[in-house]
Amino acid sequence: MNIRYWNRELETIDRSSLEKYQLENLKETVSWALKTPFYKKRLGEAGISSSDDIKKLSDIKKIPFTTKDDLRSAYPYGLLALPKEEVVRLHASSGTTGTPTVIYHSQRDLDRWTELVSRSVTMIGCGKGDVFQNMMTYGLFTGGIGLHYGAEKAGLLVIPVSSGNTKRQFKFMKDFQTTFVHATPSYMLHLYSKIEEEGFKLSDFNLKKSMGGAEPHSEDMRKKIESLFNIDMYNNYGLSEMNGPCVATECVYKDDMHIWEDSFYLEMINPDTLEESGEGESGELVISTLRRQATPLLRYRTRDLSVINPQPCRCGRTHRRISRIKGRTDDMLIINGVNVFPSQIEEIIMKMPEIGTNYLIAIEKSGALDKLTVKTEVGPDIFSDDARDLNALRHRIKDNIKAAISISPNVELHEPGVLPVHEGKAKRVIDDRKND
Ligand code: DLL
Repeated sequence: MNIRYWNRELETIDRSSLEKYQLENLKETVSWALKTPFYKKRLGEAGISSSDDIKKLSDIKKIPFTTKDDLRSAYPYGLLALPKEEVVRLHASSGTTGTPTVIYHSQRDLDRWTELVSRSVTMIGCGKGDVFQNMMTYGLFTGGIGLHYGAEKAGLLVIPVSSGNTKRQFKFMKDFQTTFVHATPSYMLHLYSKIEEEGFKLSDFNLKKSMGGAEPHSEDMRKKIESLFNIDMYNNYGLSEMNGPCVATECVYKDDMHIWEDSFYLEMINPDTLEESGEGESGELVISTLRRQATPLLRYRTRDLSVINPQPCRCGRTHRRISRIKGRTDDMLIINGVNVFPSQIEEIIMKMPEIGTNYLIAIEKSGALDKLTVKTEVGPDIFSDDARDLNALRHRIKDNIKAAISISPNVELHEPGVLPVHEGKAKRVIDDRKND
């Protein structure tokens, strides 16, 4: 099949042609993988010595899963499928804790990633005439540079401002009349809380849209950001192992995220049994690269929990959708024996209009038991209210959380600016039990 650079037809291709295309690319990926020391051994052990061992898509199940630990064990060159001189960039995890993971890209790999990003920003209605302020960190992290080239290719005017320095963000938003931003949801909330303090007003800006990802966030957090800024916000999922941003993005209908299935082969498993999850069931996303040559990854266990939505989308794209990420298998907290995802707590507090733009979940040991404390910032006006009102709010938060997760938390209300600020990914959970 002859697929041109950013072939629009590929977005609405019928499923059976898409599957044929996936099979061709899976076979090619297996032959690239066999060039790496890691997969030569791993696939060899599974009886796969050539791409001819993959005859149909379901043959992918013969391939063992790949994990983050595998990536670490292959550091630095064990997963490189091309001669070093054909590789033009690498992205790596920060390496501050333990061995980093590294993903290499050839120029062709970067062009293909650029294509996916172009498709994603175009899908949400951005293009020529848009002024795009990219507030994600540039560097080893893929959020900044990852969006950059694709947005340029789609014709946007890109301001590569990176994260942090809120005053400068506001100045540029005002002076260049930025229409579109890319930022973590927590940074958007932080920005909002600083507008007045930095001497600006919402009416100084011309913001219309934002793309948000890199961290879990609830539908209620999206709604809050949309109503605070009066914009449309689109969820964008990705991970550095699969390039970075724009693995899956919402279209204008904001009803789950289209995963670009020409580039990523999607499976869903039960993380406990490793069996395939049924349609509509929640499970862990397992993704294989289909078009990346320098670092092919097969059946990568993302640890991210979601649900596949196979229903046709009103936008006409045939690439299936995945639901908002509920959390990671390694995020789940067990508090006094009860399984809790931080997202369940976030959902409750973001629904309450009195609560401000920042929160934190703290867990510690209290004797034999675990103690959960939810700390939230509330608007300054609430603090000037009667202490009885504050107490009533505290109780309401406590009751709502208890009703959702069956655990009664302590609730602390703080004035704005007290809790730690997040310029990149937010760290919302402090679990001190491990230090006891
Ligand atoms: O966070 C890539 C990215 C950058 C995605 C910018 C979107 C926007 P990593 O640092 O490798 O890569 O972290 C990947 O972040 O496995 C998820 O657990 C989480 N994550 C990413 N996007 C979302 C999202 C980038 N939209 C890890 N919703 C993933 C929830 C997300 N979690």
